[in-house]
Amino acid sequence: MAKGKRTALITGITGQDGSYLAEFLLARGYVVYGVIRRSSTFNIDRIEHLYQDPHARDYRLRLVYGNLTDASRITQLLAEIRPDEIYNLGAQSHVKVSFEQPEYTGDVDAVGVTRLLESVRSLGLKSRIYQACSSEMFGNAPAPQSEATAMLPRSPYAAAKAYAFWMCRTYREAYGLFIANGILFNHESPRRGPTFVTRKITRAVARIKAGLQDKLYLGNLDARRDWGYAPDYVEGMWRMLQQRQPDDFVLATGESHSVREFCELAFARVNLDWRRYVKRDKRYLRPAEVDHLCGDAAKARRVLGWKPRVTFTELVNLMVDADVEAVQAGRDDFRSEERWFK
Ligand code: NAP
Ligand code: G4F
Repeated sequence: MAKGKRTALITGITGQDGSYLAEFLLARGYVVYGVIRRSSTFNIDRIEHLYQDPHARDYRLRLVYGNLTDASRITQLLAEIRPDEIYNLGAQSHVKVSFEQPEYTGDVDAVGVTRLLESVRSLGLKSRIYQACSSEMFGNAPAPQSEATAMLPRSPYAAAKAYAFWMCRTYREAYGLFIANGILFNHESPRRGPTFVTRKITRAVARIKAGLQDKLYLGNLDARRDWGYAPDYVEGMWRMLQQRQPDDFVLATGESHSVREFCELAFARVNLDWRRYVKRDKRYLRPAEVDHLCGDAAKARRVLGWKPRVTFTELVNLMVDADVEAVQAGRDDFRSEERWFK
């Protein structure tokens, strides 16, 4: 462990949020331990640009193998690293996939959190913990949703996140652990996984504009989401762990838009009319849908001094621009998940 420097451990560092959070913490002088899963392909595209030579004097980004399904490894890592802050972002994070893999989603997203909490408790660590909860937990509770809104999960993913939320509350109250539940509404970026709807749309826009694709197949165009920009949200996670007392916070923009509106703006960015290209396909419908998420982040604004900086239109434009640039530069990687699973 490095002396004098704050130490953070991130599960899910290879994901969208983990990569931005690692950047954020490294810029603030933290030593960052990133937990990665062993796989036959080395899956670190989102953090490759942060690589540091292990022999360098200021070597502060350290990757370690681990998995939220593996309690003994989690305990071993925490015993060795004894981090000041733990950001638990690791998850099977796709709602539709959670209907196909409900048991696995529960193992990672729900019981995985219990494994982490039990390790911290049994080792007697003072680490501050951020738990990545989700607006999906609110299900169809009427918008706007805040920390006071009832949870009505409508997917195995949402149910698992709600279990995690309550376990974190339980460990906070029963054992006095410093645990903050972040109830984050959808946040996106050019690093968003390609099968989430925003990135699926912006990648298709870029490819259609370049003549590489002719149609985009989507499910429910009427669903409304509160879409923000991921780098704004990782700062909110950090702020939650800098408070005197642990608490639960909603992070959101307070504005919601439909999938249809996202399409309209994204295609308009490259002067195309979305109606010519977007087709409906039932395979992208979910067994149960969450119709309208729109967050009330007044508490985060008041207590954390947090507010989102990027507007909806700016978000759509920056995502389209990034995908257009990637296609033009030949960096459009269409052998990905999206091609096989769409
Ligand atoms: P993401 O891009 O899907 O990243 C998920 C991360 O979790 C990846 O690094 C993944 O590793 C890792 N992971 C998956 N299974 C794991 C396991 N068994 N053990 C350890 N790590 C595992 O998700 P994200 O968008 O960055 O979201 C981060 C967290 O916030 C997730 O918990 C998500 O559920 C939650 N959340 C996200 C949003 C949003 O709008 N983005 C909103 C609310 C809550 P691999 O790279 O190896 O797959
Ligand atoms: O982009 P999505 O898959 O995100 P969803 O389900 O809202 O979940 C994301 O946000 C949650 C926070 O609320 C996170 F907790 C979760 O980890 C994840 O990051 O779908 C958004 C909406 C849905 O209503 C979906 O039915 O878009 C609709 N949609 C319409 N056509 C589609 C598609 N979604 C996907 N993924 N693919 C489609 O073709």
